[in-house]
Amino acid sequence: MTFVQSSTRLPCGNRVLDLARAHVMGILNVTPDSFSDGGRFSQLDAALKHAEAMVAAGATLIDVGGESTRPGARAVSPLEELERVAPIVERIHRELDVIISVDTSTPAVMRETARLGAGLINDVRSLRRDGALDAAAATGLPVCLMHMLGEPGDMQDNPHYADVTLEVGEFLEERMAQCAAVGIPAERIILDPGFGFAKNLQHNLSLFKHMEALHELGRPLLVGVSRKSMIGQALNRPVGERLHGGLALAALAVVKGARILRVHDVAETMDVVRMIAAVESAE
Ligand code: 8Y4
Repeated sequence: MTFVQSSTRLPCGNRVLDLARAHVMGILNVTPDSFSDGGRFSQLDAALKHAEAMVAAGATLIDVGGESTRPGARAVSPLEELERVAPIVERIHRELDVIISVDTSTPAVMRETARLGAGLINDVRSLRRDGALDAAAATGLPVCLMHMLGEPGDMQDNPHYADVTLEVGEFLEERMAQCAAVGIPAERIILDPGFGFAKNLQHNLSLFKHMEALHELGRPLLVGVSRKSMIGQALNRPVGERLHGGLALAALAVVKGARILRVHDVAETMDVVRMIAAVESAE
C-alpha cells in the first residue's frame, strides 16, 4: 500500500497538527435548542465547559458549528450564524489549548472566525458557496473538503452512484483543483468521504470498506460517523445507543489510515486511538 504524505505537520493558525498519528475532533454544537432558555451567557458557559471536558479527554480539535445540517433545518443568516459561533471561538481560543475547527460554509464566518483564532475550516459544502473559495484562501487556514451531493435539505432524495468510492474520490479531486486555482495548496487540505451525506446505507458501508482508495489523493482523511444513521440502520439502534457501533467504526477507520475522527464521545474514542497506537508501536 502506498500512503503518500508530503508533510506530517499541518499548521492550523497558531498550532500545529501532527499528522503522523490519529486525532480526535470533539463535536461542539452551538445551535440553540428551543427547550433550553438559560440565556446567552449560560449557553456560552455550558458550551465552554463541554469544550473543556472534551479537551481534558484528549481532543486535539474542537469542531464548532452554528448552522444545522439536518434535513429540514431552518436556514440561518450569515449574521445569525456568526453571532452564535464567534463568542465561543473567541472564548475557546482564549481559554483552551486546542485547535478550533469551524463548521461553516459561509464566507463571512470563515473570515471573522479566522481572525478570532480558528485553526481549521470544516465545510460540508467543500467551498461551493459564492465567495467561499476566496474567503478560505484569504484566511490561510487549512480546509476540510467533504463529499456531499446537493444540499442538506435534498441530499437524501434517492442518491445514486455506479461506484460510490470512485465518485467520491473524483469529487474531492475536483474540489482540490478549485482550491489550487485560488491559491489553497494541497498541503493545506484535509479530505472527508462525507458519511451520511447523500448516501444510503449500502453506499456508506461500501465507501467505508474501500476508504483506503482515497489515500491516492495524497491528503489526510477525516471521518465523521459518530451516532450517525448508518450505525442506526446497520444495528437497528436509536441515536442514544450507537456508541459501540461508532467505536467499532472508529477503530476500523484508524486501521484504514484515517487521521482525524469527528466524534461526540471523545473519552471513549481516545481509548480506541490509544489502544491501537499501543499495539502498533510494539516490537
Ligand atoms: C446523530 C448525530 C446523527 C449527528 C447524525 C449526526 C460531518 C461534518 C457533520 C462529517 C465533517 C452529523 C459538520 C452531521 N458531519 N463535518 N459535519 N464530516 N467534516 N449528524 O462527517 O454529525 S454534521
